[in-house]
Amino acid sequence: REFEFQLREAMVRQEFELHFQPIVELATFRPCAVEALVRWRHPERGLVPPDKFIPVAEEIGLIIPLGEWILDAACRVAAAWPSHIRLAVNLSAVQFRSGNLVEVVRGAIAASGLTPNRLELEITESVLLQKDQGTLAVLHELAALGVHIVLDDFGTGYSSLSYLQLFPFSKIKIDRSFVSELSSRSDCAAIVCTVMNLAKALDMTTTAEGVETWDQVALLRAAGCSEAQGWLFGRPGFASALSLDRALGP
Ligand code: G
Ligand code: G
Ligand code: MN
Ligand code: NA
Repeated sequence: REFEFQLREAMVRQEFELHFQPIVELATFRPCAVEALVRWRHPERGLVPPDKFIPVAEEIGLIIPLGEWILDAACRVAAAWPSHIRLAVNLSAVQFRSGNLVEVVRGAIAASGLTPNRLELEITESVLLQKDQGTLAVLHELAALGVHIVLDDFGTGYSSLSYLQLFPFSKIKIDRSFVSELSSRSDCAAIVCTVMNLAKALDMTTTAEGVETWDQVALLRAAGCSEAQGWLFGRPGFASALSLDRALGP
């Protein structure tokens, strides 16, 4: 396919770029982390979002070199941030089957000089669907490096509670589909509160995704959510546009 060819070429031509979105601590509204989000700067189509090309990159195996580049580039950028700011990087399930993910993460940390406990690796339930010993072993090896493992998009997909038992996650990110209707639907509020309580009981912190209003912030704080990410606090943008040294509160 033409698209696949262009995607392979994009890797050679270095057409991928990283955008960054701040995550704030809900107690203080101070930035505490930043998520790296990849985009493809296509010569004709403009900026292509990841949901348009990551699935194809996974299919053709390009996610392996691309994922390695993302980790490396993101860690280098983050090494220059204030040392209390963590970096969150998304991992694909395909990277877990590559055989050398632990080496790639170790290499990115070493090359950038980033302290391992400043790195959060976000995985989705699709990684854990491969409920084999290999995946679990890799997760434990990654945790042994000192990085944090975060369960992303929680509440979508299969959301088996056994995933929370399978591995000691540092943090749960609750999907923005629950956050977006937090103010208008009592069932979403109930789900969010339940997830927050569950996380607290399991000694995990929580990030709410897709936060767009102060109404949502008030409800999330009341529910005991630790951190928030969304357009209210900053859209994904260039690293140079991040303001990490002041509270982003009202
Ligand atoms: O940036 P945006 O919110 O459009 O990202 C959409 C989805 O693409 C997110 O759910 C995220 O998981 C995924 N994504 C973004 N950046 C990366 C990346 O660097 N690697 C992987 N594997 N997925 C990413
Ligand atoms: O799939 P994932 O959960 O990683 O989703 C990340 C995507 O959500 C990114 O494409 C990002 O641009 C988008 N996003 C980030 N913050 C917000 C927000 O506050 N509202 C909405 N609608 N989308 C957001
Ligand atoms: Mn994510
Ligand atoms: Na997410």
